[in-house]
Amino acid sequence: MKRALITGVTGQDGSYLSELLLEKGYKVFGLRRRTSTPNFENVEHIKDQIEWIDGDLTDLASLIRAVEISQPDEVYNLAAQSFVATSWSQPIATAQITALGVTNMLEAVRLVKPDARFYQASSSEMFGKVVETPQKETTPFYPRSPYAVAKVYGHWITVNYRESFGMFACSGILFNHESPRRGLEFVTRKVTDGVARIKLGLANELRLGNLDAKRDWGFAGDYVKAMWLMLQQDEPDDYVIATGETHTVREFVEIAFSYVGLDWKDYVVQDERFIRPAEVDLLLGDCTKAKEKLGWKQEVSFEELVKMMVDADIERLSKSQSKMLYNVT
Ligand code: NAP
Ligand code: G4F
Repeated sequence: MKRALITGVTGQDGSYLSELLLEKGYKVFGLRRRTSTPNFENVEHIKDQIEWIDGDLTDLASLIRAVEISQPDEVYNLAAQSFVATSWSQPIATAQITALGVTNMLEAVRLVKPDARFYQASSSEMFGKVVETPQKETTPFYPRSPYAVAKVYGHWITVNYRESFGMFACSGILFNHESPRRGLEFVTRKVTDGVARIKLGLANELRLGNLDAKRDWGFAGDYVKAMWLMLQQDEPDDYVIATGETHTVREFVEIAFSYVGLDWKDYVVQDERFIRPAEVDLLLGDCTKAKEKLGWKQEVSFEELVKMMVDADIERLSKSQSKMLYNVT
């Protein structure tokens, strides 16, 4: 039985990756930071199958302990302060978790279990103000936020540990990937949650920022398969994972509203508060290398993704509405 240690296991990707590894027969260890109110929403259904270890990416001692306990064959470092907008209001915490946290995790592995295979969750945000389109593994980085700067550090320290210590360390440069488990502050989920609220009569407007930004959006469930594939290769390497299609935020909004028979123009209000100090205008990935070497391919299309997320939010909010009615009557 293979053993995997996952950081960020309560997040969107951590939950899908845990499911995948459990299906493959892995023993899954999840690093979880202490919170005053436990948040197992994404992993509630598999909570009892995961071995939980307390720890924090900013605390090296806790990571050493986690590697000692789990003795992993594979380590997936998914934990991060992952919301770009927050990285301007909390730049230092972002650097400590999203940048230095990677070195902490790499050091823990190097000291305790140096033969473990290591996956680092790098990001298309590193391409930022893009210098070529589409973006691939060789495209230079031009980060546009404290988050992206931190991810560039995390990327290069992973490459450096591979080259310095011969560790099997891979960096997955993943373009935006979404799902019904996406955090509510990210634009896709904010839109599908907003559409569901409006459709159910719980809200009458949706306030958004820049509708012109373009992203290469895929389904998170497809993307975690690529993470696993990277660690099954003969040699460690870095890979771009993307759909090769780009869409504006406006297109996402249009599809989500029209799917429930509404015209987005009647409800969407542009709000300066959601405009960023520096924007990433366009992301479009070229994942030829992943297709050829990993045999990875996307399964869920852009339209299917939007509809899946709208359906899930309508179902979730309808259930909580009927629960409230039940409690009142
Ligand atoms: P997410 O839903 O925001 O999950 C982040 C996870 O990190 C959560 O489990 C969170 O725990 C944990 N975490 C945060 N700070 C921590 C700390 N100090 N110590 C330990 N754990 C901590 O993110 P995601 O969308 O699943 O993304 C997973 C990774 O891929 C992240 O590194 C992200 O930056 C990167 N990435 C994501 C995308 C994307 O489109 N989703 C694209 C490229 C790269 P709590 O539950 O306690 O908050
Ligand atoms: O959904 P977003 O917040 O995601 P963003 O900034 O692209 O970052 C996500 O993807 C990265 C991969 O490229 C990850 F590394 C990162 O961790 C995260 O998962 O914003 C997408 C776009 C931006 O251009 C933003 O300005 O949507 C635009 N937008 C317009 N109105 C909005 C809003 N974004 C948010 N969050 N909220 C709005 O109201």
